[in-house]
Amino acid sequence: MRILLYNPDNGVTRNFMPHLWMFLLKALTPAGHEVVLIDGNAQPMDEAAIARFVLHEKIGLVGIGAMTRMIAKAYRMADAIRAVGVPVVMGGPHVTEMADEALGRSGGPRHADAVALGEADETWPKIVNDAANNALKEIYAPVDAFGQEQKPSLQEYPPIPWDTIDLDQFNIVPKLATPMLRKLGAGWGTFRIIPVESGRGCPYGCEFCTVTGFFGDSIRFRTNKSVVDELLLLKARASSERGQIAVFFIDDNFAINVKRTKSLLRDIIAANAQVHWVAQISANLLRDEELVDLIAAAGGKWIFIGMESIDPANLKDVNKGFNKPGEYAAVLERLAQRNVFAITSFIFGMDNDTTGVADRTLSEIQNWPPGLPIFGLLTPLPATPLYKRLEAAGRLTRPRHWQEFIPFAMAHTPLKMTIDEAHAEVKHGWAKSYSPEAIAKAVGSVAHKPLGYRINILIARLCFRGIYFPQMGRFAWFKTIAENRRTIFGLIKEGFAGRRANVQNAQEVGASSLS
Ligand code: B12
Ligand code: SF4
Repeated sequence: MRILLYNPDNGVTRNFMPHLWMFLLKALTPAGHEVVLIDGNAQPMDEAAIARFVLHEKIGLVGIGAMTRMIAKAYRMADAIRAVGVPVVMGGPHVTEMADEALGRSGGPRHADAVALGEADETWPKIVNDAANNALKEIYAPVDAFGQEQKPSLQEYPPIPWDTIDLDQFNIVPKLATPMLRKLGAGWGTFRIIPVESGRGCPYGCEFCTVTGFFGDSIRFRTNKSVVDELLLLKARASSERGQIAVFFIDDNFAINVKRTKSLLRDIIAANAQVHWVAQISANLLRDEELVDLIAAAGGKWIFIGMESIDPANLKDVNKGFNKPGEYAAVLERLAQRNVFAITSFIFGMDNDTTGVADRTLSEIQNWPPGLPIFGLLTPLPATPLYKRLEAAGRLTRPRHWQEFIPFAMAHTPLKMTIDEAHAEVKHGWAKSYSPEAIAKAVGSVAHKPLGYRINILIARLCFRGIYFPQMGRFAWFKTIAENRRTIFGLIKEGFAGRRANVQNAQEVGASSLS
């Protein structure tokens, strides 16, 4: 049977990182079936196109995974596929919580023939076999012989064949520039960001987050060896195609067990498996100097920190009181000293937020080493404690907000400001942080750092800007580059001057050794 695994596009940003679930399920597919992957963020498709595709490619089963924000598109695509007679199974965090919605049991239309609840590592092979035998059930749940929920241990993690998988759709380098960039240094013919997980689960239970409910509070890890082998495979692929690979460790809290993280990082260093990587780590765990040393030595370049708010009352409200705003600056300084940057994520529209929250946050950020601030709105995702609290209080203004997804729009009224005011705060945060002046200032504030470090900041800022300000298409990019030309050309000029100086030095050294 030919199986298509499809991830719908989010309709807002071009997401350059593939979704891990597709590769994992492909690796877990029983022998004898062929799996095709399409990520809508890399290969946009509409309903007619996907229906044509499944018929033309003789697909016998389609698996669709989606976050809440993409679920409306996922349902539309599923409807089009089912209309041409191909069965659809859906999985992922949204349908796990809203299975009745996907199966048409809550009053709306049916979108899926079957739903995989929770982690599907063990149910996926059963789903494929049932589909091949025309015997799909409606619901697949990961349970043991006694009907108790059972989470995969991750100790037997399937090797993902990154060395042979077709990753063409995930190359960030434009095709035209590939031949030239392949020759640059160790090669830049391809640049891919690859998701890797080293463990699952988070016990912290922040009110707005689905992770503790979905993956559970029991944390499970892969073996160090299986993670190191995966990094070595990726590294080998990058060098064989004269390209670059960066890894996103998608664990929700990569250092949740500090002892184990340190041991993994030591093994990465010992095996010379370092690649540049990003990971998510909560601020409280970055107090440990030795951990930060190991992060830098093992290839860590960016750490995503869910700071959420600079107001301790807000943090307490959402059960994230373990974040201490008073130590944010020290944490970021500790990282910056080792040339590791931070992606600092903030949520506006919390219950203690009042107008001016963006400016108050920005004035704090100003005192920190430059990183990548991102701003979002408090969003009640289905089945989270936040959703339940707001629903019980009658505060949801769009209780089924995912059915008509609007980016950066609230679905409930905050207590101390209006919805429009919260939207304006987010807009102000992005506009102030990603204006050409702010980008120039961020790059200038690390003038004492090596050129590569500053180029890294510049490129990351230009890309992150696109999360809020649509930057899809050549014209939008051209405009962004034109607006930031001073900063861009300043760094290019410096790069050429440095190269000239190096050549001149080499000639002088050559001449003096001859004389
Ligand atoms: C990596 C990641 C991202 C990446 C993007 C995704 C990518 N390219 O990988 C980035 C950093 C960009 C991102 C951004 C956001 N993310 Co995010 N992200 C994650 C994260 C940390 C890991 C995802 C992952 O790969 N997990 C590991 C895999 C193995 O698990 P999985 O995807 O759930 O798949 C398993 C099962 O669900 C199931 N399954 C999944 N799909 C399918 C499909 C089929 C057919 C079947 C059978 C089974 C199946 O099988 C898999 C194996 O067991 C998760 C949290 C988490 N730990 O999952 C949040 C998470 C998915 N993100 C979340 C959110 C809210 C966001 C944002 C909206 C945040 C924001 N406010 O801006 C943005 C929006 C992104 C966008 N532009 O669309 C939520 C989604 C909750 C929800 N109900 O939708 C999560 C769960 C975290 C949370 N806080 O609750 N994210
Ligand atoms: S620490 Fe992060 S992953 Fe864990 S519950 Fe809080 S927001 Fe979710």
